Amino acid sequence: MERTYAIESLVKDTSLSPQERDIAARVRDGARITTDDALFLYAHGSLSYLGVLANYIREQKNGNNTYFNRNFHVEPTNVCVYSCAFCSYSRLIKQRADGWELTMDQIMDIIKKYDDQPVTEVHFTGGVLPQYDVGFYEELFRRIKAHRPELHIKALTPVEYHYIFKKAKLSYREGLERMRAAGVDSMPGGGAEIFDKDIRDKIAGGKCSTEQWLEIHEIWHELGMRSNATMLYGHIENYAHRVDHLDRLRRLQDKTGGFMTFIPLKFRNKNNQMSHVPEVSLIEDLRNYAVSRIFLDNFDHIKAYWPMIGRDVAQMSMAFGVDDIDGTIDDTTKIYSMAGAEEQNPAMTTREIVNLIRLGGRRPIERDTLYHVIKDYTDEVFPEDNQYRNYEIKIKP
Ligand code: V47
Ligand code: SF4
Repeated sequence: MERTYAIESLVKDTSLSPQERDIAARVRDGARITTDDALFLYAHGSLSYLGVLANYIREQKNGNNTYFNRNFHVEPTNVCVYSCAFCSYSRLIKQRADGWELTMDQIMDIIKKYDDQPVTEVHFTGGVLPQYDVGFYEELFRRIKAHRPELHIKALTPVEYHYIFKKAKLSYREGLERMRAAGVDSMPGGGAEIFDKDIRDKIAGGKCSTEQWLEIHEIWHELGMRSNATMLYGHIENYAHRVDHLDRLRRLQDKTGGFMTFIPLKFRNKNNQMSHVPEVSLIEDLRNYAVSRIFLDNFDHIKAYWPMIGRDVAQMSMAFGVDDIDGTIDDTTKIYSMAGAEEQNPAMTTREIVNLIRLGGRRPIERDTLYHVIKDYTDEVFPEDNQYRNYEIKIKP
């Protein structure tokens, strides 16, 4: 059945401004909005107006599906040579004794803990330290692939790659080729923070620059590989900085097509040098998802990273452009819980994540990292489901 969309009424609504009606018409027609439009949306778009536009695009691109995967995180260390002001997690080299630094065998023990579980991805996050160099990572990734060849390795950001390749006197291309040969399957979206130089220098000075972050992704894409992109928002940046960030991503995506998903990361203010900066509201989170969805017309997916914003907000975000809520993340990830994230020990069972999506009125689809469908859980019945409550949402096809 042909669906009718609320967007039609926005296009005709004379109580809206001409610019609002014009943007709605362009979104309906699948046309691109400009950076000025995005700035206008951030500054003036009401939550309900943005929601209609973002949801329209979401459903055009991904129907009623919301994707998740079964993954786990490994954090080799929380010690870091850098000291980003927003980071609640890293211990400076000076305070090394307070942190952890896993050996290769300890990392392999974590990998082996998941041997009998149906996870499809391991995601590496964490600090940057000299002993984790090119040789270390090459051997580690080779050992993981020898142990479990089908496990997708999503590993290291341009922050680590820039640091280790420079030390090894390798060009980005040489280094990335070696990482690909060792078993890295995709690159996560971290380290992007905010691309504007002044803001980046203030909150993440010293680590790879915006140009280096973009170049490393560009080369990775040229090697035929895929990656994600993030934006850390809600700190000292303004809307123009966010639009600049999104614009640079959209331009690179026009060139390479290598990004899979965009992940807005809300700044959390606990236990870091920026604790005096208040966090933005839930409304602002939802508006930000929506504007990102509307502006990034060449990104297939927008992800809400639920450990950071909590399960309820992740569920709501599915009405504001989000079609992916990351994974079950069965682990002891500390980076976010230390920053004041909603989830202290983020892990959801498959049943929990499926029900979260289903009660949000969407189709829960398990995917692999590259968005191949593994299983549609829409009609799955879990024997452990609460027998006293029987809320059922009729999922649209
Ligand atoms: O780059 C650190 C962020 C990022 C804080 O690609 C913080 O699928 C908010 O990129 N408040 C790393 N954010 C994590 C990351 C990621 C996460 C999930 C999925 C994927 C993916 C990528 O975490 C860092 C930084 O922007 N971060 N501290 C904080 N206080
Ligand atoms: Fe280190 Fe990353 Fe934290 Fe910056 S955000 S201090 S690079 S762990």
